[in-house]
Amino acid sequence: MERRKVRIIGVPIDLGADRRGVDMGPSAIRYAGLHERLKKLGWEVEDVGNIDVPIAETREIKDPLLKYLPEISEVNEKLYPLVAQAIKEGVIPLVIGGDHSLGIGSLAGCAASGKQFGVIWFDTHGDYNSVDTTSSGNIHGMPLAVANGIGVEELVRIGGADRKIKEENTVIIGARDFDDEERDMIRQSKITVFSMSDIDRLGMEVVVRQGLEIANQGTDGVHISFDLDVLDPSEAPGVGTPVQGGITYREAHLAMEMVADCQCLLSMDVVEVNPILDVQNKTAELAVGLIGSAFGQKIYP
Ligand code: NNH
Ligand code: MN
Ligand code: MN
Ligand code: MN
Repeated sequence: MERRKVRIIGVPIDLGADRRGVDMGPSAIRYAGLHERLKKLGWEVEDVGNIDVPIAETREIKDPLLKYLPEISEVNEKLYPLVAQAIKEGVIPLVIGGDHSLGIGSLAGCAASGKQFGVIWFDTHGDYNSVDTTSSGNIHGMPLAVANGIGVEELVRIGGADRKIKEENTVIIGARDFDDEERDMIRQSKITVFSMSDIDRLGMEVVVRQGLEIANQGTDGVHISFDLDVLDPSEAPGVGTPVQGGITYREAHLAMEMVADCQCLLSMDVVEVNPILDVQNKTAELAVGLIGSAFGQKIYP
């Protein structure tokens, strides 16, 4: 049997968020043993290193409602062809961040691969803001909207076609902090949201089963975008925007184990690990563990 291949792409970007430090996420995740973990699971691992990302201090914020727009566009213009190329080769791109603004390039890459993608967005936040709804001006709060064709042209046009994914095949899991107008926009869309309260009521198993069904309906497979802040801050202290009441360690692992079981994973992002705010690399180690589960690690095989 041919060995399955994963290609690691580091995106050390912190221009999309206010709290600095996520630019060190890729190092922390590699340092926490990412390669060894994947190799042990039988994957052929290739690491293309990090994309060049401008340093915040060398640039100026030109538009406070779209902070570092030219720089973030530039980074995502570099990212999307790498993601597309991997998928075309039958290799799984694993994009490690970095803040969630890299989701713009990832999803553009998924679309440019020619395959049809469902998306599961594990996040406290909806990341569905635009320049008209954002109160922070941080582009990491916008990638899911951009992928749905909502946002400024510089971002929406990255990778070609306007709309990168189908709302009908898009699922947010773990949500507990939407901005008001952002929530209205999501309500008007066909995106499915499983909030923390849905997880409490239904249980993670049912939520992920339904989420995977929605994401796989009529698509070639799924892209998982995993924002570590979906976990409770007691499990993942090293994130820039912690919010109480997140998913547990086991809920997160169960979700990733179910992703592995469905054999539908085509592409994955792991974002928002902030080593400056972390406690002895706990959040980066958690990220590596969750990647392990998504790539087939079992407690009792
Ligand atoms: N919704 C807020 C904003 O747009 C917070 C976004 N922060 C995130 N997103 N970490 O995942 O600024
Ligand atoms: Mn996010
Ligand atoms: Mn988030
Ligand atoms: Mn918020």
